[in-house]
Amino acid sequence: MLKALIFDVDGTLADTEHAHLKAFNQAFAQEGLDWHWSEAEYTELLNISGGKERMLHHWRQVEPNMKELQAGAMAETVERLHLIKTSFYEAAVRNGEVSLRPGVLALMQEAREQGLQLAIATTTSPANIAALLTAAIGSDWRTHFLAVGDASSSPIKKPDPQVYRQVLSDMDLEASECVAFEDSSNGLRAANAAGLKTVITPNPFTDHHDFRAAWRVVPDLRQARLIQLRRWFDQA
Ligand code: XBP
Ligand code: MG
Repeated sequence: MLKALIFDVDGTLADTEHAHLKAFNQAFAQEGLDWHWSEAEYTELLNISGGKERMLHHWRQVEPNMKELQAGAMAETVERLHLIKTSFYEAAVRNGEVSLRPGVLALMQEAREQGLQLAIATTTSPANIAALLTAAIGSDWRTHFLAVGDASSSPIKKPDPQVYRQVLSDMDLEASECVAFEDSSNGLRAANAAGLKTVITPNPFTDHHDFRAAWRVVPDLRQARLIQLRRWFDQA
């Protein structure tokens, strides 16, 4: 029986990546770095899950001779940049620059009305989730979700299944009782590795990814209403 829906955040609940990209570039400029990521470059960099990991990867690419001894200093700088980036991102969300994708709220509402549980499984930072869902749902957003897995609770990022396993264990549910919603190949790999059926809603940053291992691929969640999910679930 279908008991819970587990949602990725970035790219799935909302097209957040333009706002993330802008926030990264604002942080680089504020710190006097000459880094500036274009949309094409960022699309490529999204293969690395997690903002800190993404910056570290970029740094190693532009300065391949960086000595291991400097690793501690690099991590500190990345930590600082990420705090600045997160506050720019939060401000953008508060300014209304990001809204939920079509069908997201309707699916969540009908799932709750019909007694299903909701959960979040993301690599993003807790502050980003709170900003987005406070704006979209309200200050009581956390009460809508039985479990929330994020960068703080599950530090090993997708495609590792850690965050999905954590959320399943927090809900005390089996993967076979849930459906995951993702937008990227790293997310799909993570959800699949946790044994979940995964519905993919691609977006402009991920529509070139390989989604052949998905349970279903739909343009957006208006094509994955609960009645449809239950039908697919019963066919599986
Ligand atoms: C989303 C990400 C995140 C955001 C930035 O991946 O990779 O890193 O781009 O958020 P997914 P942070 O949707 O698969 O979880 O800077 O807080 O990491
Ligand atoms: Mg995503």
